[in-house]
Amino acid sequence: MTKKLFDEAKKRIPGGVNSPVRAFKAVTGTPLFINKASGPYLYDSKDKKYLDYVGSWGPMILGHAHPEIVKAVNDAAKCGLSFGAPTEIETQMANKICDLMPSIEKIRMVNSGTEAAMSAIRLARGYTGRDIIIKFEGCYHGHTDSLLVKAGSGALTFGVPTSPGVPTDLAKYTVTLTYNDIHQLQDAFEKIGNKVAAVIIEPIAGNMSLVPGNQEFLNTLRELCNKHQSVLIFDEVMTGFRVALGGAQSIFNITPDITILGKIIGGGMPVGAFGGKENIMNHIAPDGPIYQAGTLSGNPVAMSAGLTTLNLISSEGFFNSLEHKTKILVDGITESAKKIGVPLAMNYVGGMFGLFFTSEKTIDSFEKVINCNKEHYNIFFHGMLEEGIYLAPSSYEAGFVSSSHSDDDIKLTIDTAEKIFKKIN
Ligand code: KE4
Repeated sequence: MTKKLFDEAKKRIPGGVNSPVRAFKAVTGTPLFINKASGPYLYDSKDKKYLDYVGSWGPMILGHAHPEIVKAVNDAAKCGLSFGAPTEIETQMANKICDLMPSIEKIRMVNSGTEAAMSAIRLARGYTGRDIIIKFEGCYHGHTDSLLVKAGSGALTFGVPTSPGVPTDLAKYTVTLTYNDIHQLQDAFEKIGNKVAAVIIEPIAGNMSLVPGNQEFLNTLRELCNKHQSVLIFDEVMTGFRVALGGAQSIFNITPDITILGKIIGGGMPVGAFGGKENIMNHIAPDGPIYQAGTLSGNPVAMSAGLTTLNLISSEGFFNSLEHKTKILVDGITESAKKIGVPLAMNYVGGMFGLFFTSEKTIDSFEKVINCNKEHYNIFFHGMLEEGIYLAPSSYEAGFVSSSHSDDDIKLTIDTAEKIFKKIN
């Protein structure tokens, strides 16, 4: 039945999906078609129940169909879906995010993380009058042209597009460096620092599965941006309100110039945002000359989902409880792998985790991630899926725990993992 649905979808939708990772290409097989979800559970087209650790790639930190979020959306929708005019809830949302992330003094809502990254890059280029952007291999910031670029032959040579359709003349303004490599970063700034408009980084990377930034590396990055007057952009689309209430920046105690957000701030609805220092944000139209706009930006229905989500996760002890749950899961799976003799390493921060089939003990670089055993991951993914546990259909994606995952759900996951590890060994 699922294959029939997928074949039908492929007739009108490229690859049968509206976002590539959903197609299961990395793990092979046919993707599930989901009919509904509640709490930590997904129900597919055959009404089979799955324990969900994808959580729509991060937004569902409170679990699916949270009654207060559904009510907020229903109540908002009854007043109209979109006006294309200012609404009070947009101000409430801006105030809430600025309160939770003090580095953000002003913020503009958009409709996706990609749009937030695209806008932040334009803002940094317009504000500095420079063109070069530095990014890091293994980080993903959405699909805007300037960021679909990998390192050229040498780290400081012109960037090379990672996708057809990205002009080589544009890619050359993007320099891609090695994540957590302090010396290469220092060398790059020594050579081109006065031409760098911005550096964009996931302070805790979630797109090479989970690889935390190194504190000294991030401190050095902040210092170099100060010295060369480059804009430091933290991509917290995934980590914002996921790893801690104040995001990764609160864990590292580093103040970026601009932060981009998404996922959780929409509570499952299409929302992104970019915000930061007032003296930079004031360059955005209509206050300033740097153009940025969006028909549905700050949509009141989406704001009602996002604001309700942020209010609920702001409750006392929410993140302590979430991280404790994640720790139990990670320690349990790690112990099971050790017991069965499967080489496995895991990272976790707050409500997100990474799973690596490798004998490496510390996973702190993109190189270590790409050298992991993908075949083992695929066996594990499909084995867990057959047992009703839904992990990310790619070894380069992180996993997400929600507050709705019960202790029994966590224990079931650990026990099932042990069963599946036996298939690998
Ligand atoms: P969106 O445009 O997909 O809302 O956000 C782009 C983005 C930006 N920055 C980070 C750190 C991100 O993780 C993302 C998107 N994350 C992927 C999963 N790794 C979304 C899943 C998908 O592409 O379908």
